[in-house]
Amino acid sequence: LLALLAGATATVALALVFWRSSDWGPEARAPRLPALQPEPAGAGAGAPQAGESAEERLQRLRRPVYPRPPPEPGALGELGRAVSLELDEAGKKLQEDSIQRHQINIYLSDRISLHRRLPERWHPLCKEKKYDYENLPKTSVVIAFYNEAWSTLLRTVYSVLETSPDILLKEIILVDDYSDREHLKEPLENHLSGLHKVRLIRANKREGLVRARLLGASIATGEILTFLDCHCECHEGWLEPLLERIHEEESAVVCPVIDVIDWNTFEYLGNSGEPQIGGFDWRLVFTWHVVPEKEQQRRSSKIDVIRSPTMAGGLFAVNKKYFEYLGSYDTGMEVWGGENLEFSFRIWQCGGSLEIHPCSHVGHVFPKQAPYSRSKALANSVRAAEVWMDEYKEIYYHRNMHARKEPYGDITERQQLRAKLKCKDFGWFLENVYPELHVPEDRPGYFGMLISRGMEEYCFDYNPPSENEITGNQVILYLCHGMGQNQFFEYTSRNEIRYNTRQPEACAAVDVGADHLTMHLCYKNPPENQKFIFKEDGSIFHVQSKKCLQAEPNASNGNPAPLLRTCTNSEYQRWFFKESS
Ligand code: UD2
Ligand code: MN
Repeated sequence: LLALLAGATATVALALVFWRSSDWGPEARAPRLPALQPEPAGAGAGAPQAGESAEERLQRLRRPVYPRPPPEPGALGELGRAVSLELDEAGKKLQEDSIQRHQINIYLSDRISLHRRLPERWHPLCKEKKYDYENLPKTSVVIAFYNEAWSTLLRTVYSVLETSPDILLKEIILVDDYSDREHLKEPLENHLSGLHKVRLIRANKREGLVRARLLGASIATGEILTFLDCHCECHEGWLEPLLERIHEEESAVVCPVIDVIDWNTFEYLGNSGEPQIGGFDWRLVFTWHVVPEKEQQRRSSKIDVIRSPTMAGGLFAVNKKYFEYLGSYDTGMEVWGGENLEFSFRIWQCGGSLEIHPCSHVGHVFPKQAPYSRSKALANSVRAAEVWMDEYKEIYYHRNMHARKEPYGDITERQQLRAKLKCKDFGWFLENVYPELHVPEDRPGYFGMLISRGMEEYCFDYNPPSENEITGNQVILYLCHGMGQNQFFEYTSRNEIRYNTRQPEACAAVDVGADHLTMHLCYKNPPENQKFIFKEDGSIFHVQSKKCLQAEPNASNGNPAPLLRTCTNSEYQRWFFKESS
């Protein structure tokens, strides 16, 4: 860990540390605070009782750091139920203000118990699992926060304390990433100092989540590091599966299933069905997708770990020594974004494995929208691409105009790390870890904006129905914006017009009897209605209908669109690709 420490403390200064626990040795910069409250009654694994039955023993070993207090009568949001408050105008205003400020309905969160129970949302077999508590490695839970609201932050802390077996939890380390809100200053210190096993440290400048987490890791005493976001709620039994798996396989980095907590109702939306795994698209945006057939076959049980090409980023457990061996994090990454894909690539390419354990569930509040600026994400992603993606980084650059020009700082140290660890190349990763991801060909002259000679300011444009749905809408022509995204297409050697910035990819198709283009999912072997021949003369010939694509100025609700017409020599039937720049 010392290498990690050196890296982290060189860039990060420690402003304040306090904790309260009997078994930690003195630490140079950390004043020990007096105990403010007695030990929680009934907490801890305790000593074995004479004549204890196997069941009693298990109950004892499972005992959390703190027992959960029973709910008040009529408590809101119990068992993860959705809440909608009946409010007068003044109340509504306060609620709206809290959403404005946090992008989470904190007005509601403040009215839900910090100790609320969650519904049972894991696979029924998970409940049957028995753990060898005394031999599992212990963990430090590291939670970095920046300007988080009181109730979401504290609910995270209590949730960890009230679900984690005392015998497995070394400590919770909260890292304040230079927040500027009053409630996170003295009031937070006062509150936490009464809690067993909770430590708070503060960065003395804004470090961003990567260095903030490393700062926490640098003082962690547990054998395992478990990272959480600061607006989580842990499901019963969330910790044991993570620790057990790492105990069994030291180079496994293990994520819980991330259940959604609704930002507006605080409903806990987990389910016991098959979790999804992580991927990415060629803009380097993280995506979720179903477990591929091959991985299903590899697993012998529904509650076996699931290999995942990437992680969402916030929630995972890793052996501390292995984390250090792998090069912890890229400390050149600022604020937010990119570190999750970077770490995922690195884990796989350097010999580890990234897995999701179906028995470990943790809820996470996904905010309405980003609550703080995330403009550094681009440079972070570029660092990841430059260090890990080899020639495949070009596919990314083609789909993100700004990426190629983004200054990304010095990556020498990360490249040296890659060489030192003799990590595999990105082609290996794509072929072996993420074969489901289609790799664009990007042949020169056949990708980018697709433009007709007759209307050169207009580009092929496709707006998918929603974030999660890609198929069904019509392809139109829209003023070229040069930003890629909805105006990025690729013509492939298999005669498809692919919309392949996002995952899953879509292919232009002509429905029976129609004269316009609709986006459908692509196939391994393109069907006839998805085949187009892009000819030397610039015409695009649709094989099935034997017609040509023509730019029609008034085709779709006043928008121009490409439509199928009898082939002619018209400029409106001559097309060319242009790379955005
Ligand atoms: C997701 C991850 C998040 C992180 C991010 C990519 C999940 C559930 N969440 O976005 O952990 O990997 O993708 O970077 O997988 N924070 C700081 N300092 C900062 C910014 C953030 O300490 O400058 C803290 C923040 O308070 C939170 C954590 O880092 O505890 C992650 O930030 P987020 O919750 O805003 O990210 P999220 O969930 O949108
Ligand atoms: Mn988060």
